[in-house]
Amino acid sequence: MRERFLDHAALPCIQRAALRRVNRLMVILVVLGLAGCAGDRSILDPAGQAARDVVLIWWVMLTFATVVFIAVISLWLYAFKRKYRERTLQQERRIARRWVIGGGILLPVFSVSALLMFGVPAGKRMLPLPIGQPVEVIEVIGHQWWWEVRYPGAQGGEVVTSNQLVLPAGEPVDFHVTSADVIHAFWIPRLGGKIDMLPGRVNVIRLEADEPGVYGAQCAEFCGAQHTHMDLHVEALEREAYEAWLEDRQSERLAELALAGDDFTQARETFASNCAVCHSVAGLSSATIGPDLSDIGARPMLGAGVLPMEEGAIQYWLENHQTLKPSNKMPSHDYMDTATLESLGAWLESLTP
Ligand code: HEC
Ligand SMILES: [Cu+2]
Repeated sequence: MRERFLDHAALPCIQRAALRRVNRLMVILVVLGLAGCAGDRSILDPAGQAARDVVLIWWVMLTFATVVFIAVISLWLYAFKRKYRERTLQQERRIARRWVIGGGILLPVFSVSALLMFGVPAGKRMLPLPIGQPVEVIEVIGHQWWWEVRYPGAQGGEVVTSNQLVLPAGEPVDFHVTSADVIHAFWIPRLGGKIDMLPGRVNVIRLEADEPGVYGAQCAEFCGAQHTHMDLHVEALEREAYEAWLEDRQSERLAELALAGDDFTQARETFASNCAVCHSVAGLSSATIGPDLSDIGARPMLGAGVLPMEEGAIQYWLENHQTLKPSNKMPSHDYMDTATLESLGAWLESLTP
């Protein structure tokens, strides 16, 4: 007779206390884990077909893995409990062969095939295959640490914005993603994905939002010091509202807006000599080292998520951006006086198409 390996009653007190601590830790981890199941970035709350497919695969895999886990643990416990039996070498070999063929070949072939049956159609849906209707194209370019978003197909000419992504709801959209510097990743968890943004290469992913609404997104590949502060505000609009949104951002309209108001003449000059090397504002400059600012006043946030947009927020950003988002790629402007920064902020906030 073999001795039993584990005997709870025989564990010294101190080990039982340690076990209790581990149990408590597990409960905390499970609660924390479940806290991630809701919210605007939860893959478990899909808002588009691609995301629903991914979640289905996830549930299938979790269920299957749980069954396998329970089966393996049960066999393991059974192996401890079972009485020792004498076997001939031949019998031993036969049993070993059964395990290799059943558990090592048949089971994996079955499970991988089952997974592929779910996985292949789901992956295919996210490919930019022809579907007999024109598909909206939106280009997204990752920068350290902000997002450039372009609409090359907009009627009346390309539209550019940053740190916000507006898409039409209820239709497929092809996202052409790339990077201007290091590797980033494009991921809107509730819509599906994700896909790498690689410098020198354009990757394409097709996603669809069922309903108009706001969806969270965040760079999903570590890209340097401020990776955590690289949020993307995603909003799906009805087709008509989407087209109106694009039309408001036609470059002539934006230029008109930027050049309006005599009060802002000084601010525009300051911008031209201090900021235009990096930023574009339609009608004034066309640099892409920093985010396009032509519609900045109408955007929901600043610094890719570090500040909500409200009155005075741009001045606050200009004064404090290196503390709010340390080592971001915009040089500090603390050599400029408060009045100048205030007028720059007021002018930029007036850029609301
Ligand atoms: C050397 C290039 C450079 C110069 C010069 C520069 N910026 Fe920036 N700016 C950037 C970069 C890069 C970012 C993005 C920082 C980030 O979020 O990581 C940025 C961000 C911003 C933002 C926030 C944009 C957003 O979408 O959240 C504003 C507003 C802004 N700059 C205004 C200005 C103004 C006004 C000036 C001139 C006084 C200026 N910048 C000068 C590079 C520059
Ligand atoms: Cu990143």
